[in-house]
Amino acid sequence: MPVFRRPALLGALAALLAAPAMAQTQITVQHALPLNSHYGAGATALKETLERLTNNRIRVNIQRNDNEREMIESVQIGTIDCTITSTGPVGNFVPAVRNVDVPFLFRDYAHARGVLDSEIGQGLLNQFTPRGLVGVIWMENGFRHLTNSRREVNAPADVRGMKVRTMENQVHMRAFSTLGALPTPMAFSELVPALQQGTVDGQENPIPVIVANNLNQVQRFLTLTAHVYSPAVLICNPGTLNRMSAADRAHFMEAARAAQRANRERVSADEASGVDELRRRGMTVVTQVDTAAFQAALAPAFAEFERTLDGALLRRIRDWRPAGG
Ligand code: EAX
Repeated sequence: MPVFRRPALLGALAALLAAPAMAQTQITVQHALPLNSHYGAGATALKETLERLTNNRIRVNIQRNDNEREMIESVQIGTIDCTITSTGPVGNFVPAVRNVDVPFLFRDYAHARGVLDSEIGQGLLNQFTPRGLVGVIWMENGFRHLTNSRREVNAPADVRGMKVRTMENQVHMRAFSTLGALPTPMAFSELVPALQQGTVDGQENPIPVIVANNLNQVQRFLTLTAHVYSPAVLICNPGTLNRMSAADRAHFMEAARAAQRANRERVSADEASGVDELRRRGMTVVTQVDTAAFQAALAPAFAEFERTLDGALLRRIRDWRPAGG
């Protein structure tokens, strides 16, 4: 009897043809910036790596949403799977994260990346879990600088009376009010209209964000204050990860590490070229900033942060040195 006429084999063949294609999962990752940005670079690396490692069993759908608080809420209730967001609004969901939003806390990128990749950073990621979120991995937004449409800012006194848009972040708002500015918190989605209408005079953001969003079109002056390092973080809904097999969760973590690498590489590249690009686009750039004067002017805020945040953690972060460093 020809092979294809054997009942057992025919039965197996029929079952195979009737079996559903390998179940495919799609996860949605939202972030606030154009695809051609440091967040887009991270999201793309996550997508490409995870789809490759799972042979497209898991597909990643990247979407833009420039309201970070809204995205975190959506991840918390499960209407989206993950977001790459700055820590701007995160402290409203995970209060411990406010500690890494303190101005002049991080010395430079190596310090920030080293701390966040250490047990200190992992300890903060663990604080997401009781809040119904998974802090997967630290990403990066960058050191924030001040822009405005009114005047060159060379010293803290130049900020006095300036309406400055801040993120919905109590630490940043306290810092700017201590400088005598008028902090105006709003989601990133509202920023450009507010600058165009003169609702606010200025804003502060890392070079990559200023470049990617052409903020030079609505801001004339840039001062390289580097007043605060802005971490970002990949946050996911617990169910999204729990539904994965252990093997796929391992693939997801490998993809998250690839996302972190691509994101940080793009920040470094944008930092290297972005200031000249913004000058080329017509911005007046103040590069010589009296950082000590800004730090002195913020002394009352620092004293408050020692009391209201985790003073011991802040000291651990300041004292952190690379192994053998
Ligand atoms: O995360 O809101 C902000 O200024 C953030 O830096 C921006 O959305 C990128």
